[in-house]
Amino acid sequence: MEQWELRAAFARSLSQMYGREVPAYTTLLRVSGEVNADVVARRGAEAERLGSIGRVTAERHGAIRVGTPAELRQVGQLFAAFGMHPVGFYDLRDASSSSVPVVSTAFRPLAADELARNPFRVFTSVLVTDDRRFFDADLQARLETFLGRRQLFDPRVLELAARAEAGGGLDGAEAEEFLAAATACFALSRAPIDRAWYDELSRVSAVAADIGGVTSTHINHLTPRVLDIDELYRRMTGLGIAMIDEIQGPPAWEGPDVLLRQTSFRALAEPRSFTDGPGELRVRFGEVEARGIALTAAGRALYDRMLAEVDARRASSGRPRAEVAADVWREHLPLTEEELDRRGLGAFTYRAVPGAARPPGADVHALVASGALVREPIVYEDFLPRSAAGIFQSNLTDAGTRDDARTGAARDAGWLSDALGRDVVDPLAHNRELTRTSLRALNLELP
Ligand code: OOG
Ligand code: NI
Repeated sequence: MEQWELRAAFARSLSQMYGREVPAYTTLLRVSGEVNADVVARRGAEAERLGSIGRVTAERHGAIRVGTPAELRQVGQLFAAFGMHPVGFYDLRDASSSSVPVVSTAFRPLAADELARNPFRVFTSVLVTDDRRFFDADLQARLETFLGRRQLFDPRVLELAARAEAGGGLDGAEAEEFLAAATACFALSRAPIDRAWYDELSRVSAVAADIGGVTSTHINHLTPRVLDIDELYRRMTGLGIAMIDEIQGPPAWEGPDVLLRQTSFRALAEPRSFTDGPGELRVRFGEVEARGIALTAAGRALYDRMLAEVDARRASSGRPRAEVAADVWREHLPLTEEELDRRGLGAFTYRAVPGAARPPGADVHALVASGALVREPIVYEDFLPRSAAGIFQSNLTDAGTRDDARTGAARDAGWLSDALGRDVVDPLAHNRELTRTSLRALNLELP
């Protein structure tokens, strides 16, 4: 099996396991499938502009959380087997008002053909145990000792992963063994949890307890992609499923869909065993997302300014976020893909139309307008720190405690690359290169 086949099989296998563990996920998949079929029936080919229905139907992202740089490095090795590379650095400590002491990256395929085959990605967070805003020196020491003793991935899984990475895949029996073992690494453990330890960490942060209060890791959620998230939200609510209050990210509006919109249903109580008897925990939830066009660095800076503008207007007016955001979007973002491109805000590639005449000297926009080139949007394949923080927080029953008078521990993409022993890719630079490469093939420059 080639890496992409392993990746597709891994995504399917995790999805089957998660569906058995969390039945509400199966409902979410069913409703997502219905919404997607309706959108394709209504909008036809236009609905597949940001990914074929085959890709979108199979598309999932997972979320996992680990405790130490050493564990993160092993995760990096495991995902490398599936052709999934670390992309982006997200600091959830600063993006959250509650206590979320983690930094994150996402492992995903990079090349367009790999994404088209199967875009499976996993949002991966690692605890920042030396951040004094959350952990004092004594708790840090005990937490690191606890984490240092556990083993999330057995050496055999990592050995098979290294072989799959080096050889571009695995043969029959080993592929099966690897897929089963890799999936099992993320199953919810039945090992009894030390209640006093879990509760002590919970007082600081529910996320810290979910990571460092247990001896294994697990899938926190698996997220299908929908083509109409507003409709999905209405249908899930109609089925009596308690969704979080809003859809995170850009608002619903009449212009182009950009970046990422996400929403989730509340974490469900799951039976877990504790050293002093049975109990339950609410940490895992269901999430769903809609993906739009990627933005350039300039577009992304505008997005961040628009978010700040929405916050400011809400503070003074108290109007619902979705309404205020739609106003702000109409004031700042163009209504068409063409304008998004002309203003340098959206990320696109271009290809020649076979047989079409190419007026000499025309720039890329003129060539698209003349019909000589086709402009194709680059799909946003990544995450948004503010939305991720919102997803984390909306599912915490308790905000935990943090002391913002203290100085946080420094973390950045360089730190993450060192911990992983692999370069963390900058998604903006990566997309710019995709645009450049497509232009170069046409003998054109970035305008
Ligand atoms: C990850 C939360 C972030 C997303 O889609 O933005 C996330 C977590 O809860 O571990 O999954
Ligand atoms: Ni997620």
